[in-house]
Amino acid sequence: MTTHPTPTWPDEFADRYRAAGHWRGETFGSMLRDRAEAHPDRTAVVDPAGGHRWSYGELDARADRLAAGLRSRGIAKGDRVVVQLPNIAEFFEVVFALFRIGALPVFALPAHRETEIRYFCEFTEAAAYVIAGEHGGHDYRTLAATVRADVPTLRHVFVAGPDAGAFEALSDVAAEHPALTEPDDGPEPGDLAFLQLSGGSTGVPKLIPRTHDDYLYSLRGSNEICAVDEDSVYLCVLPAAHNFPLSSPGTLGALYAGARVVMCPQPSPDVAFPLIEREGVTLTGLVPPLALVWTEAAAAGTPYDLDSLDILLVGGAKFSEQAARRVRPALGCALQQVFGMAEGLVNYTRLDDPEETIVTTQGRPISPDDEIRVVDDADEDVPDGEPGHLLTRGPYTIRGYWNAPEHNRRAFTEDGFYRTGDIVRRTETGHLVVEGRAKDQINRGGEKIAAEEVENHLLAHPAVHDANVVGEPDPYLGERTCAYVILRSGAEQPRPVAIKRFVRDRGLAAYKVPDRVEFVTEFPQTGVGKISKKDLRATARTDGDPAR
Ligand code: J2J
Repeated sequence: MTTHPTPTWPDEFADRYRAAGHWRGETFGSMLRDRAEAHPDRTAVVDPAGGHRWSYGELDARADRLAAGLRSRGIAKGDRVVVQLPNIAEFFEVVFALFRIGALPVFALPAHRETEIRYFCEFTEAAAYVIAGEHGGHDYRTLAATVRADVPTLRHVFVAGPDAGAFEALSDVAAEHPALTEPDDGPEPGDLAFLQLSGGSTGVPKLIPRTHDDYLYSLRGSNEICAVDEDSVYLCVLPAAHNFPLSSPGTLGALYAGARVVMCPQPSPDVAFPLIEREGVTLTGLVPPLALVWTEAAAAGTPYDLDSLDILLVGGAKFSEQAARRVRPALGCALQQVFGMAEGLVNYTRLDDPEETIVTTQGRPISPDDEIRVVDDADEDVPDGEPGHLLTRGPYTIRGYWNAPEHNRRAFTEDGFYRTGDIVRRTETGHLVVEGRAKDQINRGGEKIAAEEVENHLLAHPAVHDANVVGEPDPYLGERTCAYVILRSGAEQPRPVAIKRFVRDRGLAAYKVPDRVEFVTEFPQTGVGKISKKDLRATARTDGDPAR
């Protein structure tokens, strides 16, 4: 692999962000150490599934021991380690151990399968892959065995929990070593802390390089906006590795504040509501479809006491005004809309915003130094109130993807603004309203699907001549995926379900499998002879039955 230097902030910007006090020279390792020294006995992480309740002192000590063990296995500063863990306490033990060494977690989601994992391991030349043996009915050890056989750089597979099978248990890695105290070559605050995944609009996901300094700033800013302090209790409902539950303000924000994190093993009200009561949860974050389910469950009456819940954050996809209005009456808590992205920029409605602003906008940026431009197709600014492409630059927004120089030329302006691919309108108060999307992506209830990625898999089917994947409205998810397929001449028409199975069997996360497959003989064209996805979307069905 040819590696390219990670694009970063020019010195004048870095100096400004430091002078403004945004970047404070902390690392994740030093942050956890400080909290553990200040309040070793306070609870940091509760994991009901694993029966763990770790104090700050214990989490810190565990991270140290695991860091020492990982080092003894040859994991070193700068190494990439693909981490694919469900919502369990070990998630934090692993990522803080890696942060201490300066090795970079690559945050995979539990839903990812062989195709995605192999790509992350190959592309990042990962040295190790961390899994939970079996989870949610899936055996990650089988997946790991296949990927390890194919990727020569992958020297280790570590398994959290019991039943490591042919691999090494994390507990063994940690056990035999004295704690790593002060690593002499640990990371600097300006170094990369991890690689986050982009929702993506291209054939393969892009990797997002975040630094200690920049991410910690976004946590501090988020904590202030969401009033997170040491008495807060954050319930992690969404997959822990996703940027929203990780940082907005998320689990890492909660740990930064010295608060308590509760790992929710499943997002349904049946599981989450009793945990809210038992742990006195004060805030959590949900994608819109889950927020709808919770609102309905609470409105229908629940035996559980949800009084402790102060704030529900909703983001990841557009939350309708109608649904937003129902949150407070049903759940008895404040709503904060959050419009964020793993590349950086995060917007929140403020707790003291008027109700109208909270239910009709997706918030405004964290930082006074977040620069926002709303532009037309020629990159000219449009007046406030008019929709345009959102471009942004700032103290926690990346200046380029990891090892993707060509894509970076398209995804960033010459002066370093990130082209978000979102169409927004800015109100007089500086709040943003998400109006749509210019990127070729489907947002399926917060899960992002790059059309091109799915199209490439469809094209591998022997009967498929051409394929186009677009989003169509769905009453619950907001959008679902429809694949329009042209068959090869003479090919017998397969059943739609066979096409779906074909995509799934190629080892793709289930959420990327098209909800609906439609066979057509041609695609609508634009005036210049390109395929018009806009017209395809316009032909999409809106009657709510994807079962075709
Ligand atoms: C409409 N679209 C939204 C919203 C994200 C906090 C919250 C979410 C994410 C996230 C995140 C939206 N209304 N409220 O990282 O820290 C769409 C936009 C955006 C893309 C980013 C966080 N909130 N979106 O969703 O990297 O299209 O991050 O560009 O997964 O989700 O997706 P992702």
